Amino acid sequence: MIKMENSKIALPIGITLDRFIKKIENLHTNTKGELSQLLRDIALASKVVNREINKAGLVDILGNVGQQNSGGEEQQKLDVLADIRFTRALSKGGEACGVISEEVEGFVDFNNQGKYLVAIDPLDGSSNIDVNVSVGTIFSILKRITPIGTPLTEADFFQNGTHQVAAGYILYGTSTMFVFTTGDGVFAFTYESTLGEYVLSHSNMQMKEEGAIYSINEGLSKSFKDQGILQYLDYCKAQSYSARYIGSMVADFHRNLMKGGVYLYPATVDYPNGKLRLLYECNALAFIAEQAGGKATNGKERILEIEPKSFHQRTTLYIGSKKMVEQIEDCIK
Ligand code: P6P
Repeated sequence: MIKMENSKIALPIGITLDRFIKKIENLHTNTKGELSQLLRDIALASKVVNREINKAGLVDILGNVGQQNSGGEEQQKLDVLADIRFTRALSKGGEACGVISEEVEGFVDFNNQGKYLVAIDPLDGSSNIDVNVSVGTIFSILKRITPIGTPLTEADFFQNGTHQVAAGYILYGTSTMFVFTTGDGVFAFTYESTLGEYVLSHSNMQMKEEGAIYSINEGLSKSFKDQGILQYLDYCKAQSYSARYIGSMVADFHRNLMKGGVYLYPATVDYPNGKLRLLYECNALAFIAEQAGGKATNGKERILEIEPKSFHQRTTLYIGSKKMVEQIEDCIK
């Protein structure tokens, strides 16, 4: 039974992800279940990645493979494994016609009849793997704009974030959680390993308008290009806010979603346009933040309205509780 409470979905806590997806499918007219199946394919791949992360300490899949990804960052073995798992699941599932990934230079065209595109960071925060700190997968789903059956083009992927049909993340933490939105609110599912199922644990999640936690790498303060950020950090300290920075954005974002707070990655000398990737990190989390009543900006414009011009485009990012993000924008002005 689905009650539409102020245009949100109300389904019983404990319902499995599969049943939840099936139920919300009926909410959207003229869908033949392709998006539902795509979400299931992503969830299934995440269960395999979760298993590999959990045994990383036992099996020799730790440490770098000695290659670098598209951004010149050292690829950890689990990064590569996660990319293979998600890409294979998407290709076999048939609902996605193409994918871009942090681990791959360009886009992959599956040459099928699928109508959805996926932008994915298979394992964000992977530098934390060796020290047993939470890591995450981030995904964003778009509809292709060129005709089905023709070769994919860059234009299919270069749609701004307002065109996302769904977005989410998997947090491999003390528990593994699958959090996503299709535009009808934010829902979190906790993995119950004895069942091998994700079960609904948080429904219609809302981010506090104001929090008391700020997440930023203050060690980079001397290289921030915008002095307004230092002014905001002084404000946080004057308010005795808590500084929490995990080094895995998904984990910082999720805590801020649950408790209120803000995550900041400003422009620095090393990253003059910001470090985080627009297409497969920031757009997805910005969609979730806004669906939960929060805000996401690059300091001047809404993340979801930034026009993509390259697959691995970076952006500055201020995301979280609405009033906190607005205060940062005021400091930057
Ligand atoms: P820094 C991980 O590499 C990541 O993309 C985010 O998950 C994390 O918040 C940030 O970069 C950490 O970057 O420069 O503070 O080490």
